[in-house]
Amino acid sequence: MESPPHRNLSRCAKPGVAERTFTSGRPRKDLVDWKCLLNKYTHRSCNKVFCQPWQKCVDGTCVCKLPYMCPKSGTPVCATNGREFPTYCHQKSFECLNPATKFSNNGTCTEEGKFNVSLSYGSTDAEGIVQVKLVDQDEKMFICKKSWSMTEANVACFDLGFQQGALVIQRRFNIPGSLRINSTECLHVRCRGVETSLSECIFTKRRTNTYQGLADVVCYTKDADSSTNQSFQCVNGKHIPQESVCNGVNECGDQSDELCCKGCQGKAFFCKSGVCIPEQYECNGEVDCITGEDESGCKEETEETEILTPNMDTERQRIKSLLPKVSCGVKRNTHTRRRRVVGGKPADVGDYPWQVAIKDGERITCGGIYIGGCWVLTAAHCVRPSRASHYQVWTALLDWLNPNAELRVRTVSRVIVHENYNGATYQNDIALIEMKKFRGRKECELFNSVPACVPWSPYLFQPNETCIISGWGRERDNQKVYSLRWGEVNLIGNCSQFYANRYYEKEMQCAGTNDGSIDACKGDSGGPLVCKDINNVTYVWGIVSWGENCGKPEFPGVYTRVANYFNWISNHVGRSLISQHNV
Ligand code: 4AZ
Repeated sequence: MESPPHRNLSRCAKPGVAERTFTSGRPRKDLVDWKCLLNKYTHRSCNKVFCQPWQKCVDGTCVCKLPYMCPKSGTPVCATNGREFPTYCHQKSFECLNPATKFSNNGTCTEEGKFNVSLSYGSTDAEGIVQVKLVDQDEKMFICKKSWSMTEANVACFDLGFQQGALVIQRRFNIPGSLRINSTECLHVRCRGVETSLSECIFTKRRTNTYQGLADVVCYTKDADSSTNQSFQCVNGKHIPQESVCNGVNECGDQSDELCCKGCQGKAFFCKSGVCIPEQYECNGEVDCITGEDESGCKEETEETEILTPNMDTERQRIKSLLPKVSCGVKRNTHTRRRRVVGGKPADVGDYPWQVAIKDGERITCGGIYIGGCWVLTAAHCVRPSRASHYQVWTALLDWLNPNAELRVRTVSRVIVHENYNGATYQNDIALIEMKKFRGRKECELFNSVPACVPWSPYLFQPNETCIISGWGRERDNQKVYSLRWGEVNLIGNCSQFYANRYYEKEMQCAGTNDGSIDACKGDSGGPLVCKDINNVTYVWGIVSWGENCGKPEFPGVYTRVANYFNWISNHVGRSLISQHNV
C-alpha cells in the first residue's frame, strides 16, 4: 500500500503473526534460525527484503538497474563528483554502479555548497567526534548524541569509505573544554539505514539549554574488531554483540543480523518471513515485510507532520510508487455468488479464475495454472513437448459435462518441461505451456481468466498456513468428478517424517489436513495449490505433483514448490510478466 508521506498511519489491531519476545539484555540464541544463516542473507537478498527502487531482483540478489530505467519525474540532484542527475533515482542508480559517486544535495550543483562529514579528536582516521558541514551552512557542526544510533553511525562510516560501517558509538573522545560551552547547539540526524551518505539523512537544528553530548563513532576496521564467543558474525565480517541480533536495528550495516530470526527482541516488529524491522516501520505507510503484515490493519490518523529539510527517504518512496506493477492474483469481480479433490466443495464461476484444465485428445488429464500472457504452469509429469499439438487448454471451465458460457479453449504452441525433471523421483515436476494466439493477435485474450501471482521468495508462506487446492481429480472412492472442486489444506513443514528419502525440502511442499479429509488426487495433478497473502493477493505456491494414495493423513499430498522455480519461470516467460517488485 502506497500512501502520501504526510499522513501518519497507526495500527488498530495487531496481527496474530506479529510475535515479540522481550528479553532483559541477555543473548537470545534461540531467536536465531541458524540454518537460515548459512544462506548469508544481506540487505541485497530479495528473498528476504525488497530491493531499492533503483535495483532489481535477479536470482535472489538486488542488482543495480541502469539509470535510464528510472522514472522520469523528479527534480535534479547533485553528486559528490559535482555531476548533476535528473532525479535522485538516476543518481542512486549511477552510484549503485559506481559506488564512489555519492549523493551530495538536492537541487543543482553549486560551488559554495558541498556536504562533508569528518571525524575529529580521535587517534586514527577511523574514529572521533562527528562533524558535518551542511550544504547551505558555512561552518561545520556537531551532531547531538541523543539522535545518534548505530543506524546513523553506520551511514557516517559508509560516507567516509568504511564499507562495513561502524564498530561502536560509545567511546568518549577528549575534546577541548572550550567546545563544551557552545555544544548546546548541535544537529539532530535521522537516517533510515539504507543511505550511503549522511547527506541523505534528515537533519534538524535543535537548541537546548542542556549539554546534550556529541555524537562520536569508531568505524569498523579489521584491526579494531574483536570477536568473542559472545559475538555474532555479520556476513560482511564484522562482529557485533549477540544481544544486538534480531532487535530490528541493523547493527551489521548489511542487515545480516536481522534476516534469520524466529522472533524479535526489544522494539522490533517481526515479519513472518523471519525478518526483524524497527518498530517505527509498522504502519508508516511503506511495506517493509515482504509478506506485507507491517502495513496491514493500520488505521489512518489525521495528524500532519511537516517536513523541514529535503527528505530523500520520501523521495525514495515516491520513486517506488512510480515503478510498473503487474496485475495478478486479484479476482476481477466477485460474481453474483450462486451457492454450490477428495473432500472439498464445488466451485462457482469466477472463484478460481487461474485454474485451467489440460485436455489431451478426448480426456481432461490434468489441471494447470494461468500465470499471465499466454502461459500456463503445470506438472512435468502431465505433459510431453512432442505432444504439444494434441493438447488443449480449457480456461474458465467449471463442469466439463455441461460447459459453461465463460469457457474458452486454446491450442498449444509449445511445451517446456524442466530440464532436470526426474520421472522416478518427481523432482522438478514443473512445466510451462504456451498457448497459441489467434491469427494476427498479439495477446492471448483470456478475458474470463485472471493470472495467479508467481511467488518470488520461498519465505512468503510458512508451515501451518491455510491454502487452497482445486481440480477435477478423483474423489475418495475413486469416483469420477466432472465439476471443479476445491478445499482448504494446511502447509506442512518437516515432511521427510512422512516420506523419508523421497522428500526434497527445497523443491517440494507438503500440504493436507490432520484427518486427511481434503487432498488432491488422480486427475488434480498439474493444478494449483494457492495461498493468499495478507492483502488477499493469490499466489501459486504449489503444483499438484504426487503422494501416496489420496486422503490418508499419514501420507499428505506433495506439491512442486513454485517459489524455488521463480527464476526458471521468469527466464522462459519474461521477467516483466511475473515480476511484481522492481521489474
Ligand atoms: C495422482 O495420481 C496423484 N494425494 C496426485 C496427488 C496425490 C496423489 C496422486 C496426492 O495424480
